[in-house]
Amino acid sequence: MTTGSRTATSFKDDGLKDGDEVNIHHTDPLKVDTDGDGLADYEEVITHETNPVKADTDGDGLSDGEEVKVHNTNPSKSDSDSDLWSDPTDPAPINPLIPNAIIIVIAVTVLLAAYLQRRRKIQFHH
Ligand SMILES: [Ca+2]
Ligand SMILES: [Ca+2]
Ligand SMILES: [Ca+2]
Ligand SMILES: [Ca+2]
Repeated sequence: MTTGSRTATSFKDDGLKDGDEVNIHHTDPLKVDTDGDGLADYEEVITHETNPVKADTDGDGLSDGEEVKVHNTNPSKSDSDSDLWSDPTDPAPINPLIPNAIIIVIAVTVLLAAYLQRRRKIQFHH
């Protein structure tokens, strides 16, 4: 069992009542961050409404703390911008146009290039 200096005082200042932590949230009253995902129990329960005993609430592979503090994504949704790319695979997880719009532009460009090349060949043979 680890006994750090943080755990000694945390039950006083994590913002949740010890009784609520045990009975309602099932978190550890001696820890500020029960699941160790980088978000304090209080932030999870009150601010973000995420699961305080699960490091990755939406199961997308990014911990709740990473989503909120690093990627700015929704910790309760595996695909924050609903563009069908899950947060860890999405190059712009809070911009629904990326990468789908880029893929469409590339696809159209390739098809157009192929079409123009074919037309040029046909003209050449005439
Ligand atoms: Ca946490
Ligand atoms: Ca997550
Ligand atoms: Ca997410
Ligand atoms: Ca996405």
